[in-house]
Amino acid sequence: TGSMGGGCPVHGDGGVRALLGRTNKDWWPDALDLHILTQGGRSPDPMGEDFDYCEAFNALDYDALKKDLHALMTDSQDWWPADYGHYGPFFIRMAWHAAGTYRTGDGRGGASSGQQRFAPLNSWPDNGNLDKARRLLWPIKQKYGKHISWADLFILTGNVAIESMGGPVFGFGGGRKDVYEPEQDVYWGSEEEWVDEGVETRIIPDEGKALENPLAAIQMGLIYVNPEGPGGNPHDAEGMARDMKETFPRMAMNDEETVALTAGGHAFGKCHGAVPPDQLSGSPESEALQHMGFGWATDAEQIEKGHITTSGLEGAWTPNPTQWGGDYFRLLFKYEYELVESPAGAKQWQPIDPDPEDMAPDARDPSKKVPTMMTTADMALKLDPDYRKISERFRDDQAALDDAFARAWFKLTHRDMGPKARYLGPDVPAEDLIWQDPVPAGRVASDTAVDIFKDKVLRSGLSVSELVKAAWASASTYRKSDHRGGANGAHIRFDAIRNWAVNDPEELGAVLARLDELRDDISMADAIVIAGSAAVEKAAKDAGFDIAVPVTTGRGDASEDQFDAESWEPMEPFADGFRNYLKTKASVKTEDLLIDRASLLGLSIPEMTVLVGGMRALGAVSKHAKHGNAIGVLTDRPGKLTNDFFVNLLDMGTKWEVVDDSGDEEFLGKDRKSGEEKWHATRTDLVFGSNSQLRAVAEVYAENGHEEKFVRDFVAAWTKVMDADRFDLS
Ligand code: HEB
Repeated sequence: TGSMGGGCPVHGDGGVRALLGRTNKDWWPDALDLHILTQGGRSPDPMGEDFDYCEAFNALDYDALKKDLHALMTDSQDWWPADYGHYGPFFIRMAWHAAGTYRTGDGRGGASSGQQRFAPLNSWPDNGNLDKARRLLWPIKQKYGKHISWADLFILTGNVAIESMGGPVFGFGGGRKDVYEPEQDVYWGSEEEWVDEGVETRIIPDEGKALENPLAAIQMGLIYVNPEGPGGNPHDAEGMARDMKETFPRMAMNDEETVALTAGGHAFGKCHGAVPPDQLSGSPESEALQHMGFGWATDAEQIEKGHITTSGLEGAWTPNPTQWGGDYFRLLFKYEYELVESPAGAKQWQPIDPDPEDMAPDARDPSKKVPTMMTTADMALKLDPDYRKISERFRDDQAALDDAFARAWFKLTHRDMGPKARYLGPDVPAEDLIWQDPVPAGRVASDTAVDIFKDKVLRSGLSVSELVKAAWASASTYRKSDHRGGANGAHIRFDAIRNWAVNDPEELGAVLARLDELRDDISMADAIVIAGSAAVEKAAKDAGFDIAVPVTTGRGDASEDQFDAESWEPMEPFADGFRNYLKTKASVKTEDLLIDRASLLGLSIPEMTVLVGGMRALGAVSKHAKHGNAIGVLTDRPGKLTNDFFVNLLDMGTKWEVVDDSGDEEFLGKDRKSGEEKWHATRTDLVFGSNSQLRAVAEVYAENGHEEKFVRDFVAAWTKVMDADRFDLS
């Protein structure tokens, strides 16, 4: 396991890739460049900083909106008529594809910011024709305005769609705030072609090719697997199941959830492959202006007749494509299936000699009957022995499928929202779910209790470095991508987390044990943060600055049975530049991993810079086997909150050279005249001198007169990280 956020253990033959792989600019070099208007920190968000989406959502007429959505389901529009007179299946696919980009490796992707509106996702081949689904929703979005975000609307519409066709729904939490620009921090892969242009599949065991972390899709431009089989080969059932078992867990789904979701989803709707794909125009992002953001165009007459191609496969899975029920499994097991080709040339499976009542209605003319179908991915639910067991159970127990589908759908669509405290609205389920990382409410500690504890900590013999490292280890597990991790809950004290190599487990274990002895009735989660802050205050004072490091108590301690150890596994960092830690050289440059981590923590360039410089000065670096505790600590008075790191890094009296055999990861700083060895550093240190933009910021912190600014900025950035997960506060 592992992740990009946490590093990229998978690396090719020494090849170094760009952090973000292939970007919108690479795919669409001619696209309008709005970038220059967001320079200098100018926000593209028209709602402005004061806009409070929670408040707006809470004032939404939720029932009226749901009623409108129900009506929309059967309000067929001539420009994109509803199959079977019902848009429900189409909207379920829209919601599933919005949520399905989520990956556990770095917590990125997912439904929470409405990214399906923007490139590249709006133009991914797998998202074909979902531009129409979003446009069908526009009148409703327009009507409810600021009270419902696109991101929430996608998911709520999926829920209403399921409900309106008799399917089971577990609940809905609102609170996904829209953004107004494409997310630029997501690595979607390095390939230069899309799946429909023949890009290679990402898992080829014979060639030793594995799916690179944190990617969760099998080919560029797909949400998960190729419906036609691995690399388009319909005969490789084993490989199909392998691909599903590799990709779905990266969406946090186990086998049972995978089966329930796929079968439950395909109880509804149909595939579209009625015309050869070469009759379609380009994707939304590349299409001519007058198409107004639509892609994959065919002419109106074809659309009217239902001659539509999306995936290229053609047909429905069941005889009742707008009705929830057990027909999917019934048909899957009742019939033998033979390989056929759709009119668009895609390979799919068709029941042999179906009974007339097991035929599907034509999407435009219910009096006409057409054969049902299965994709190669669907066939895996019968052919793979693990999946088959689950499928047979669901076939025989509809109530079990209802429950499993409803829960898996809820998880799929809410996985990236973080703690339940972030959910809004009347349909939030009361039940706590383990994947929400539930944390019991904490208690606010009195100022006196905090002061007494701080005093005990500072007299305990624990060092500034140890205390700062412990607090950082706890709080820096946070990632803004899926709002998981953070200091709340004190998950750091569970072996599975404490023992991450980045944490120097032995040292951390001793610190936590000591804090536990000293904390009285302060929660462990609060104690860890208070102790770190006390250490920072002391370090500032020792550097000559009397400054308070604010702590907001009230964190709770999660219990062992509220802790989903397995789901935390991908959160282990393989690199943490703030602690100067690198487990294994990755497929991106080590300094890229610092940027990635800073991005997951929601830090700005100055915040990242001041934190790195400060933590080095405090000696809060991970233990390096070779160099004791000193690597990157460019000061001879560690433990004091000084700007020495920047002063010494930028000192022209030092000449840096690469350490042999370090793989370009370690550097030695020598006195330019005497040749005397002065400092050891990593790429993550030197990048603040070598990169012109980071150097410019490092210079500010090294300048005379900025010693106090350095301390104040450090404390502000530190506090931001400590409180990053305090959704219980607002
Ligand atoms: Fe699905 C559709 C595939 C999963 C839901 N899908 C579909 C299609 C395909 C697929 C190919 C067609 C498209 C067109 O239009 O053409 N899927 C698939 C795969 C997978 C899946 C491969 C993995 C295994 N799904 C899924 C899930 C869900 C779904 C999980 C949910 C839950 N889908 C769906 C729906 C539909 C589809 C609802 C229909 C749509 C319409 O009708 O429009």
